[in-house]
Amino acid sequence: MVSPKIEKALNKQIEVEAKSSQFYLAMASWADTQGFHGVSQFLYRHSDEERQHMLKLIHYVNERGGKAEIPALPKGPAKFESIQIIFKELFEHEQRVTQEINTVVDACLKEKDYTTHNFMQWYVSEQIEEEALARTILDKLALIGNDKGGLYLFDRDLASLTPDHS
Ligand code: OFO
Repeated sequence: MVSPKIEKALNKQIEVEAKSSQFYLAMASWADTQGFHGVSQFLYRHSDEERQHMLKLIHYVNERGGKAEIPALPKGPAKFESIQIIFKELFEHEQRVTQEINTVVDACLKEKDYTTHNFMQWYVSEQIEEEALARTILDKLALIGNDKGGLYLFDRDLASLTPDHS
């Protein structure tokens, strides 16, 4: 059974994952309309993955005797300045998500809920991978700079790059 405090913390995390999915979906759709099909495929997959993270939490809360809350979501941004800005925002977003996960882990320790603490370790590992991947992509973009040919190849590479480690 999850305590009310842990139930609240997990429900907040459900919202965080849902917002991540929504945010990346907006990025994917924008990239799609700009001709960056590889980038958009990558981001659509990333958005799906965040939805899976949300679902995993929903199932866990309900299985542990709590009640998962399905959050309302804000409208996604209609446009982004550039591919570089997208990945900068994605990286910053993931860093904030890591902080949120640490807050949940911290609450588990305070409540002595070692079962949920154990469950959350999957998210802790996932964040390490996601931050590392975003950092690698940003490094690549920094190397490419304004080179159009480089950006073309980058877009092609991203079509086969998968964010899914689950
Ligand atoms: Fe759910 O891992 Fe990114 O945000």
